[in-house]
Amino acid sequence: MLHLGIDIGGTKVALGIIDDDNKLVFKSKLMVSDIDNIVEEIKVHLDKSLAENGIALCDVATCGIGVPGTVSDDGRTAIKVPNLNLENAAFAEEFENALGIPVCLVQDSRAAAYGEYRAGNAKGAKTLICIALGTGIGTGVVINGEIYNGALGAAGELGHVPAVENGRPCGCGKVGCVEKYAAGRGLDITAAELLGEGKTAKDLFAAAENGCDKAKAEIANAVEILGRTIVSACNLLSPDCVLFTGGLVGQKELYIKPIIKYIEEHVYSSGKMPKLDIALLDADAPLVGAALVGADRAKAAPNKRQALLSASVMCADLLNLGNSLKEIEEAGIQFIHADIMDNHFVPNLMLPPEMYNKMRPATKLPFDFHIMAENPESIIEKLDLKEGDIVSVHYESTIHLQRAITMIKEKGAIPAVAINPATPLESVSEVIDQIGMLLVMTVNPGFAGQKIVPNAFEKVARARKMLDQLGKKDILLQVDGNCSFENVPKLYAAGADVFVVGTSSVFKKGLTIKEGTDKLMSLL
Ligand code: S6P
Ligand code: MG
Repeated sequence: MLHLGIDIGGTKVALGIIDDDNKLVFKSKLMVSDIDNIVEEIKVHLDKSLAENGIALCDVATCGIGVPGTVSDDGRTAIKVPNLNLENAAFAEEFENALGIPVCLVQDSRAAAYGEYRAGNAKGAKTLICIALGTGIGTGVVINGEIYNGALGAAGELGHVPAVENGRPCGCGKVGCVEKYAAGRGLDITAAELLGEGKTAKDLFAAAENGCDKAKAEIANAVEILGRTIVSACNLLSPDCVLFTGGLVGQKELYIKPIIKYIEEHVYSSGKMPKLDIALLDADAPLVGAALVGADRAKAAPNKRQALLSASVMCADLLNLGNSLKEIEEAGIQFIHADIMDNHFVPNLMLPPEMYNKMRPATKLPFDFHIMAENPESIIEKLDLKEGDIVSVHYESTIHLQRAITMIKEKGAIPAVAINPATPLESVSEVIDQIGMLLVMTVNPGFAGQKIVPNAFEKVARARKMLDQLGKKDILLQVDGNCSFENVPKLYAAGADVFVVGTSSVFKKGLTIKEGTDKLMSLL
């Protein structure tokens, strides 16, 4: 399974894909030309990059986005991101609509910390403080595997600790903040004051290297300001790892090493010292961390939907059907999927109602009928239905869909509507209040053993969104066709609940029904 990470800077965006070993499969960068069109521009760039790297979007299960600003705890809302003109924006949802996969937002410095914690230089640590020294100071804290946001959401704002009374004005509205002295922009100001207009932090370090005592003293002052702040954070949290990342890490001898020395000399010690070092993932940390946050969030999503399986009888061993039905039940599968084809609506002929009626005594499981036939009403009449059964009628198969739904209800079963890959989701809108399941076909109906259609994942995501927006969380969302070990987790992530399992998984050659079922469920 692959996971997308996006790191949004001002106008620069880095994106990358990580695999199950948290390794970057590829990364790429883009410059955003119109910030108000950022979602679309990222989508276009992503499609291009995926194609260049031979990856299909449907192979990417989740997305995490690092943003330079405040994000709600649930990762859905960009509360305040000045660079992107965002205030209380449902930014995760915008991306979900564009990408068709679950998206989670995370503040970029917290994403970087999480990247280092899981896949970088803090692997194995319990508590990490990761300090990004760039233009300003961004701090991410990870405690026992969880990013720490703080009850008010502003944990880690070390750059805005007051350092100098009546000092330099800061973008946060206060004066004398640490980052105005000890990060890139602050050191630029110091350089300009000391060495003349236009001079930058780089010149300040160069001057110190060339023996300028005043430059050395200014750097020592910045080291002390930052060192003192980090010692306070260490004394509060007692981390076992403190890492430095960001542009200033390049000044290892003149800046990072002295800061580390200051911390070692001043931190309260219980006998053990934290690991003090430079981050490993460097500029990739925010996007790796964001991808990991996206993946973890999707896994631990609250209200995790229960995945239900419906075993397709037409894929079972028809010469040994009684045993197969027993095995299906014993494997823990929830429904028997009963396909009915008429060789008119679909170019194939498959089991008649009477045969399914005769199978009923062989299993206690409810039947999930899938009628792929013209005049489905005449088939409904012939079905021996029980409470708990579901009957799907194709939207395309009858001009009297509502009548068919009523017939199913009157026979005590749950009515459902199936739609072909080319049929718009909106087709079901007039009957949505009357159905218990929506079946989105992920192949063109008629045959087992087909390949999933290209728009399947994105369409399922739209179907989930449509049902959620209508408040129809109780309507099951079924998918039928090529529900393989590879596709089911992605279809589940996109929002499907019920999976019709056939030759691609539970009836796969070489596996027993139980083995196929266990393998599938272990992937969800
Ligand atoms: C086919 C039918 C399906 C198949 C099922 C086969 O149109 O509606 O229910 O039985 O899709 O699964 P697989 O894994 O062979 O694609
Ligand atoms: Mg079917």
